[in-house]
Amino acid sequence: MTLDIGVIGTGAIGREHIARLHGKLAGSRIVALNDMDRDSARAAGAALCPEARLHDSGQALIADPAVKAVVVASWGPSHEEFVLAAIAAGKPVFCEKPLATTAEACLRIVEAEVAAGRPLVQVGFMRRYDAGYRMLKEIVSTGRIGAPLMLHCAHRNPTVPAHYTGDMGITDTFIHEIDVLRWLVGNDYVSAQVIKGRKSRHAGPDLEDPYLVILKTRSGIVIDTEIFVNCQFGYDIQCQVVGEDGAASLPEPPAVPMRQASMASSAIMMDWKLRFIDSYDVELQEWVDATRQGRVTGPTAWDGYFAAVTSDACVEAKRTGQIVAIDAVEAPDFYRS
Ligand code: NAD
Ligand code: ISE
Repeated sequence: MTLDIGVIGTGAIGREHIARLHGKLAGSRIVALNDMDRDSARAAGAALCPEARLHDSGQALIADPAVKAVVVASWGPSHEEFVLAAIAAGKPVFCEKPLATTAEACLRIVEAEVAAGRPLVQVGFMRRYDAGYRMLKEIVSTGRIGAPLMLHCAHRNPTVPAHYTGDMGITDTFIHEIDVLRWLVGNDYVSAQVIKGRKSRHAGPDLEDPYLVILKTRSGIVIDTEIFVNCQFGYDIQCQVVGEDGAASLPEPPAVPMRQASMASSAIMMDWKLRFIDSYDVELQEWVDATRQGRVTGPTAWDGYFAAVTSDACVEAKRTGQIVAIDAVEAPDFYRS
């Protein structure tokens, strides 16, 4: 049976997901849309799913009996309200990252899902579905490079929009590494430290850019990540795992090596939408398939909570210059299977 989905938030990623879920992927269709910018929802509907009903609020969309599952792709601060409403309505919900903007809010979602007694929430940490990260995880988890000791990573954006300010380098950007690296090494974090670089002249007045985040895991793995969101030259994601017996790196996306005008070169992508485009397809197809069977197989509300606890510690470490402990509550049995 086709999964009938309502989407809240018809901006950049919302439209990408609507296009996937209404036409590209198997077993789903979009039946309802909402955006606080009604013109955006109307335009997305007209272009991508003309038969979808437009709702005046996210809450009305969730309450619509025709909507069997919900995708939340609005701004982070609105996620908690919509995910809690979907859980209260007993409807499966795929929420774009972050699950919510604070650890306390994520914990409220965890508690609501546990109280509901069945898995309903998946978080949009799509890098777990990327072929390159999956190959790297296979090498790490089969022990081919020995036990992982250190990771050297970079998350670089060419530029960011004007509304990207404050701690978004952590809460909006580094949050991807927080989730995927914990999944990659299968180990929770215990501490965070942030070392600020010299500020780039391309960074806006309300943004510190670049900086280095250093996470330590329970087993002692040290992970350094450069966050640089005005690097100018490309959307550049790097990850090298150094193990006891070797090192393994995230593969670069395919690009034709060129030799021309006394230069040897290969193109670097500029757009995050393209860098992980295949992983979004895999992520949402697996979500649709699992949801139709009443299961959640991807990143859970607990993963969203743990990412938020880590993100909060990184923000404090950035503000204070101190090494900050990452203290999560005990994981409920609900998430252990
Ligand atoms: P965007 O600004 O392009 O779109 C967000 C849309 O949500 C806007 O149209 C806005 O009007 C709408 N909106 C905001 N609050 C709302 C509310 N309360 N009710 C209804 N609509 C509301 O932003 P975006 O880049 O599409 O990001 C949206 C979410 O997706 C963010 O949480 C972001 O972190 C996440 N995201 C994830 C990835 C990824 O790679 N997984 C990439 C980009 C964005
Ligand atoms: C954006 O929201 C994303 O999720 C991108 O993957 C990330 O690179 C970018 O910095 C974020 O703003």
